[in-house]
Amino acid sequence: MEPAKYIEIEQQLGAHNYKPLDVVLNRGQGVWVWDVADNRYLDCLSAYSAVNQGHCHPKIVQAMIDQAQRLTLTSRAFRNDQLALLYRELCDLTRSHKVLPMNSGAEAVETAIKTVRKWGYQVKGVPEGHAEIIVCDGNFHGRTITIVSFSTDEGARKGFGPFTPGFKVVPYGDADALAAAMTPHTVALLVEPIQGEAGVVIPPAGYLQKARELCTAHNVVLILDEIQTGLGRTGKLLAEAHEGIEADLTLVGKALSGGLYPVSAVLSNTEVMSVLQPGEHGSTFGGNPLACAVARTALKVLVEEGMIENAAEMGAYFKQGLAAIQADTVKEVRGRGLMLAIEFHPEAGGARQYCQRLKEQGLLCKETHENTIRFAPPLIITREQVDWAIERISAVIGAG
Ligand code: IF1
Repeated sequence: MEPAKYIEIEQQLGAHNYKPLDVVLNRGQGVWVWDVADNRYLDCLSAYSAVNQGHCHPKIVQAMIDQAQRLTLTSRAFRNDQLALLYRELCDLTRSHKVLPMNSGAEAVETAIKTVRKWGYQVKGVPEGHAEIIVCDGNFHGRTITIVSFSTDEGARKGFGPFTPGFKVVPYGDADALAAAMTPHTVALLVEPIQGEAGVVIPPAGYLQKARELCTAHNVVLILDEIQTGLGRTGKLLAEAHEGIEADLTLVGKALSGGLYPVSAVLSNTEVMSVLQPGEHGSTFGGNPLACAVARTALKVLVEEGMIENAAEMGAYFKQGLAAIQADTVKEVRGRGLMLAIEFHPEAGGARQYCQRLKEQGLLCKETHENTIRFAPPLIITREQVDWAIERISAVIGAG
């Protein structure tokens, strides 16, 4: 079938909740993907950092096949022989005490919100119904009603009310504003170590440390959303390590499965998670053996194949290459590890035109908001592949 035909059918029969680039992919391997006309592209989005391990990693694929042939779903009404092993491996790797497995990132966020509210009432002594959670301006944590309730992006919220109460928004990166927002009813701070959707926004040095101190001082649970920043993306297993802090609850998803399957988890460092009792939370698919087997292998290859170190090294190299591009249209190059971005001046006419042209050059990336392009290739990218990418980016952006 012609590419245009797929697009036409999608337009006709699908909800229009996305505006994808017009490229119809049907195959992927490592950092590369191919379209239905067999054109090859370097993937610089990695499915929003879900395929950190590269497309169709052979060991993860094999683990999935093996498990799919044995047992896929038991529900949590019964136990399975993969869950305990995932728990142990995740806890060892992240030095966590407890795990609660879910599927999507948004579900992990919802799980954390329920957990800290209950903790607030039961342990902290907040009067029932009065728990407050502090979040940051420019946040992105998912798309459920509760999560968009505290979004500051009009497009994410408009038309979806009434909204869930109990959230207070503070400016991102402003420790004084955070301190001022805390009250005896504050149960948690929910924050991204680096804001992804906002355009790869890195908070001022020391901000997360200050946030950690404030949370400890006020008996507030620090929830770090590492769904995008986690699992090697920024050159460390978790982005919190750049600041030398530890969250009380850490949210992971996306690359937890290497992109084969939706798997997310809430990792707990404290007794917070102990407030959840049987029947109070769960999910049909959460913690299923197929998800666990895939996640176990996704974590294993991430570590064993040196992907985290490679992200640090290639990230620095890629960033250097981006920074060396001479173009009046570029306002800033920023990022950490392989979570990189170029922001253009508003007069440049928007970032999407460059994504279109890069696609024609064989490189896939995506704009975020009007003026920023994110570059986030799989963590297995080589020096030669970075050179290849920079050559094309330079040709397209330098020419603009
Ligand atoms: C889409 C962005 C990336 C996330 C953080 C939770 C979730 C996400 C920090 C929810 C999801 C997504 C979803 C994707 C676009 C994407 C995104 F541009 F919106 F910001 F990655 F950069 N916390 N991020 O980044 O996870 O429920 O989707 O599994 O199409 O909406 P989910």
